[in-house]
Amino acid sequence: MSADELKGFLATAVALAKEVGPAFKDGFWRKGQFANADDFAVEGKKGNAADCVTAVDCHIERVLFSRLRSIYPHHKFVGEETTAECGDAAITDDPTWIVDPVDGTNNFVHHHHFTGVSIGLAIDKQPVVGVVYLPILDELYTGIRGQGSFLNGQRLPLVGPLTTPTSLAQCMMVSEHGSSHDETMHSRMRSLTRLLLAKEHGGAGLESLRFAGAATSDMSLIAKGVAEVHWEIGLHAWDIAAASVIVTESGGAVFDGSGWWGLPEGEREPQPLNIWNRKIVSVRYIPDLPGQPGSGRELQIQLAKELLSVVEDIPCTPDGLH
Ligand code: LIP
Repeated sequence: MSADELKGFLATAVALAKEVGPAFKDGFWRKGQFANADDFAVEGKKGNAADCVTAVDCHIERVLFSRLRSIYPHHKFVGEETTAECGDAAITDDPTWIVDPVDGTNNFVHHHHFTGVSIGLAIDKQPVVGVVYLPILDELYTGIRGQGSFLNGQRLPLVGPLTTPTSLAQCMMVSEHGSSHDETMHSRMRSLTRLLLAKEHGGAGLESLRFAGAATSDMSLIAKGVAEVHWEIGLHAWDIAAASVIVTESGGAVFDGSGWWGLPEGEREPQPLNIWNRKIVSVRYIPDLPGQPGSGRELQIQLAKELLSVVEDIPCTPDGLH
């Protein structure tokens, strides 16, 4: 795929994200076409109130897919709501649009501003184009593999000059507890506790922890350079496909998030992210500064290792294998 073809895909995704912006805002403020509470109607998927869907999610996904299908009839499509309804995601090497119409639906229903539209394109199963649009914050993040990432046209990362964190003790981390409030919550909470506990109490001594409520918002903080590390288990390809391009193109790094806690000691390396595997670690851009103990890339790997060595691996079925 040429650089110009990828630019064309990005232009389409940006135009579509902007097109659905007004419906997103109407839904968020319950006005216009979503003024009527009955039209809005929140449902918990499979009876789980924390994993909810609204009329806005379904409307936006329908609009995005019908436009994309008419422009790219030979491409494949994976969307949060369609997949939840049909029960499976078609994962092939073909160009595949991966869409979350409202990422952070729980935030959305509570009028919490960290919520947005996520449109990613994967080719050969690798994300190459990403658009994350947070309409309430008026933030449009874009990225193309090999061509950089931007927030409202300004190159990422935004925050600078960035410091060099050499351990989790200097990191703000973003994470989510996820919407499956099942028995795996014990493992998630034990992992977070272990991360936060001071070193003298046997923990990793993480400096601070934040929950934005949506993977796209978490990852936009990493791409901006606001937060240093991000870890989540149990999310889906539509939560991270677009944002992973935006993070890596900001100079950040993404890895598989399977934890190593409790496994036999040994030399381990963070593995590349597989967006369908539902486990992620992201680390923000770290500059190469004179006198620091390693290159920016080496320090990103070091932080990912430190994190993975104290979190547990929580089993979840990869996307496409339901
Ligand atoms: C959400 C993700 C979040 C995760 C939630 C849910 P949704 O997406 O952004 O990271 O913790 O369980 O998957 O369902 O709001 O689009």
